[in-house]
Amino acid sequence: MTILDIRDRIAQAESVTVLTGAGISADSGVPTFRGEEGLWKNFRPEQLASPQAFERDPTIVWEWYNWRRELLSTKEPNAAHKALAELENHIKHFWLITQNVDGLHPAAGSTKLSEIHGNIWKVRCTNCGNIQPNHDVPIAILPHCNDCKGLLRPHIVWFGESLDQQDLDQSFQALRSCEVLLIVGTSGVVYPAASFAPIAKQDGAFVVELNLDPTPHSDLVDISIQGRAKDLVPLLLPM
Ligand code: BJW
Ligand code: ZN
Repeated sequence: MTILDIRDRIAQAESVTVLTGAGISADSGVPTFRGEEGLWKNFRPEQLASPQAFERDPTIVWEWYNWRRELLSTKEPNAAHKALAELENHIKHFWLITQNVDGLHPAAGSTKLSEIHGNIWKVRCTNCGNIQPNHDVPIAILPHCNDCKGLLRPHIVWFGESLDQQDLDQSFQALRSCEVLLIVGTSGVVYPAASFAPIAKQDGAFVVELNLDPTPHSDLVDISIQGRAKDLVPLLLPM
């Protein structure tokens, strides 16, 4: 089966769900997490991306997020983000689940999506829970809530934290009901997203993986194609 056969399969489907990870934004110059050039090569996840780290030293955590916000402010959606934004117009029941917090999917025009790990361009009050968009680069350290003066944190799901229940419900519904699940650029090791491919497969979806390298899911999916997201995803748009 070739990528063009997959395109035909998608064109005929009434329901398509897509799961993306850092690999789709790698083609926009955004660093991934794992691998040779990944963020976790230089930073220990538990020292920066955990509620304990923020409690211990919110300034260091905010400095890391400021560095990433600065980097991301120079990046733009690539051909893969744009193709997925276009694809949602062609499929009756379409849902995009992204683990990415970079905001490049909405920037490309995607509207039917769950950002299950949050969004780096939003802040949340640790006191009143209020969520606000915030595009300051850099953000003033330490930022405080306009309403209650509580400390603001990035609106991101850190290790050990639960995902938003509405995002989870929406995602599971989309995974259980789709004819095709397309997985793009994720290493497939972080839960609960790591369980999405087996769930969709069990419920009868045709599962396609597009990734630069093989992943723990490559043997489970119906077809795994190796290559860059920006080259492969646009080929899936209906003619
Ligand atoms: C290309 C490419 C190109 C490159 N084209 N491809 C069950 C079992 C075991 C552990 C757990 C479990 N349930 C929960 C856990 C704990 C934990 C977890 O999963 N840990 C694992 C590491 C084992 N999960 C959680 O804590 C989650 N919470 C939760 O489940 O709550 C309930 C609960 C809690 C505790 C115990 C039990 C239950 C929350 C997870 C939140 C993850 N957050 C992060 C960081 C946010 C910080 C930030 O960004 O500011 O989100 S982790 C990091 O990994 C980030 C990503 O979204 C996520 C996934 O990474 P992704 O996208 O796959 O990137 P990479 O870098 O790993 O892979 C890139 C891929 O692209 C590679 O495959 C490349 O080949 C490919 N690629 N260039 C195509 N051009
Ligand atoms: Zn507040």
